[in-house]
Amino acid sequence: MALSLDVFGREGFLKTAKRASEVIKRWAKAGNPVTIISHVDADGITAASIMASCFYKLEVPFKARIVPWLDETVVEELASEPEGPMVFTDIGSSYMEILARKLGTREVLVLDHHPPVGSPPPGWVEVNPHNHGLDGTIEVSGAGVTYLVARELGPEMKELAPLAVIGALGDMQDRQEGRALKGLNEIAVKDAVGLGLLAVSEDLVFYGRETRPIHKAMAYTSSPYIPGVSYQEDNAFAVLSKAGVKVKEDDRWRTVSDLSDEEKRRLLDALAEFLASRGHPPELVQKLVGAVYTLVREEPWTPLRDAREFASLLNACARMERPDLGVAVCMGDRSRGLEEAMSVLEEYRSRLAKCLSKVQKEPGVLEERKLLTVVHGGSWMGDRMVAAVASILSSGMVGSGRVLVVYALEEDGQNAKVSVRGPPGGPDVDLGAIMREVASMFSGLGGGHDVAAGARGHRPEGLALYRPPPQASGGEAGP
Ligand SMILES: [Mn+2]
Repeated sequence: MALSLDVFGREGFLKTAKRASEVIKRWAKAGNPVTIISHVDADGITAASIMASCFYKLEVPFKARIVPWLDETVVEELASEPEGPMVFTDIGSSYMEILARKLGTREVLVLDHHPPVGSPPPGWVEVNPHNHGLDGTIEVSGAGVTYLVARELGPEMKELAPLAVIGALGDMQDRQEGRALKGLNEIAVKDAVGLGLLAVSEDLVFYGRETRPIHKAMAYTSSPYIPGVSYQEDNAFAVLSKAGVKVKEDDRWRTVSDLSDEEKRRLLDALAEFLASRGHPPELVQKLVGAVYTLVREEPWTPLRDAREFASLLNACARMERPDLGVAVCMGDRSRGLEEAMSVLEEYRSRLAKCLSKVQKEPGVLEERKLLTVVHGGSWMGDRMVAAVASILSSGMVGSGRVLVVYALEEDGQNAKVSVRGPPGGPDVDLGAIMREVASMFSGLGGGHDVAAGARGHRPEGLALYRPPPQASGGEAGP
């Protein structure tokens, strides 16, 4: 490929997005069914839903597959499907070699933000911020890339902008100061605000800040995870009373948005104190202030009103292997699909709460090393919860400087799944590259971003299911 200056930066990216949209227009004219392949997380679900909504509006038949990764088996399955165009969203760039080898003769679009490995075969269009010198971990998510392609298809696609906002928040692209989406993500934010679908305000980022009693809003919040408060209403209540914040006004529950600035300050102070008393970094409270994204057309009291909470609902669907429900909700199902998704969320929350309490309470499960924090998840955690536990624990690990490693065994006991997270300010390493390399040593596949990555592969010979803590003298006696 001849490199020229115009491929760099936003303009270059948007040019490529336009090229991809032209391919889609061509497909729409031909009318052949298109297969969408997307990644199983909130960002991947929103990306697939944006693409699916486009095809729906263009009256192009489509089907969607949501996959956790692409390996020989998955790609061979795709290759065995009837000839037809394929679009990969939020996945694909890291698997270019295998995709080119198995699907090279097809018409393919790859709309992704993961660091590319290899380049696409001639005729394919890959839209990826990394190819234009833009950082795919904060500039734009998979849903955002897909939205920026969709937007070129016509102005009616702009109503899909809220999905791009939800996807970016699901991928935690709001890590910067002020918890605001920046870069290319801002295009979707502006479009959604312009259409009156989204309101952005500055506040405490607790879920349901306009609709829930404050202690509930605190306990429901999982991005960031607040150790001891997320999932624990009683502790949230205790923090509020310590802060001297009234939870009721007459008979009505007050909400976060009812609090005065003074009350908010007292609440954060009390929360910082609470965290410190339990050995957690009090700086975490800084992540609780910032941009709040409210989907103003959604019903209050549902998990869809707050865009971060919407993303959590989708993540739960993904982790519980019901991404189909997530797609249904993203595409507008507010009856059966939403009801089912909400019961999946309930079950997910209770499983996660059990895993987290085991990590925090059972000796030996969490091991602090010099540069690493290791969570020995064994088989009780199950491979589904690994990434969830990793994301949640890492969001509470501000300033530790350690890389978090969480692993568990798959149900068959033969494969292990590993998730790693680099906390901000941690060692400057590319975790995606490390996981790719390590997984290949165990006939597995790995990859991801430099700050969040994962792998699965055969369980190494001799890897203990559960490692007892080293015997320390003076430790607690017990069974
Ligand atoms: Mn993503």
